[in-house]
Amino acid sequence: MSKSVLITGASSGIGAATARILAQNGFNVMLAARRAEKLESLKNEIGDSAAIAVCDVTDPESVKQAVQATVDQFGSLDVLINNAGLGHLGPMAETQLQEWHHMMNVNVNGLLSCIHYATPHLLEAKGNIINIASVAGHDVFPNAVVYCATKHAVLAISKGLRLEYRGKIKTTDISPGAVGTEFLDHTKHEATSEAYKEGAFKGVILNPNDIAEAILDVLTKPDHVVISEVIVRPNQ
Ligand code: NJP
Repeated sequence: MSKSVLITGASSGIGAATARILAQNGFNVMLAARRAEKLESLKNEIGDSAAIAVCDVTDPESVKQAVQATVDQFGSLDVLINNAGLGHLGPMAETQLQEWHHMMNVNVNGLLSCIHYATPHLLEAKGNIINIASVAGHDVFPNAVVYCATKHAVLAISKGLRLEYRGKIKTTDISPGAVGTEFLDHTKHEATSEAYKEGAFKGVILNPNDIAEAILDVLTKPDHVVISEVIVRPNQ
């Protein structure tokens, strides 16, 4: 039977690319995000192996419904991909408290809600959790301090999951470097946005498919193998 995957943040970027590649490789995919029209169009492109759950990860009830919708639609939940996330980049002195809280709410609290509601199903399936972290979880960069804090938290949560669910749920962090997506659209601080494009986006930049392929690789390992951490960087 095909495995079923709940992908948060599936309306664009890494999440959408992952949905396409997993569906092409025999997985059923539940596409979760807030922008219904984008999810609809991706579902139409993928076909019967996709379904949609309009979901705001900051609302636990909405996450609970997305998890249940996956089980109702496909009969199981085998894989949770915690991909929904964003960065409001800029110096601490020039970014807003509301933006810091928003990043924490989506990148950390949203991920925790997904883990909370998905875990009983993942235990039953002996499934996988894939957390999309970042190179910003492995280091701290100026003008991205709170974003880095959220991704450090993601890595800590993953480490804890590996300890507590060892042999029961496989947990993997995927930490990308710069990827060409809508990620920078949330950054209002122009100097930071420009510097990011100049620096990170100048030479080689990753394509969302590069991350999706790393995810497929993790999910197609034999039962006795778990890939716990992956860092994917542009080769520059
Ligand atoms: O960015 P983007 P990426 N509830 O903006 C969704 C990490 N990362 O693909 O709700 C539910 O195209 C949003 O959907 P919508 C990054 O931190 C990236 O690059 O419809 N979903 C959209 O589908 C993040 O964890 C880079 O607006 C919510 C998706 O999140 C992951 O990669 C580098 C939501 C974001 O797609 C995917 O981001 C790196 C909510 N409340 C790590 N809020 C990079 N691109 O350079 C947002 O190290 N979403």
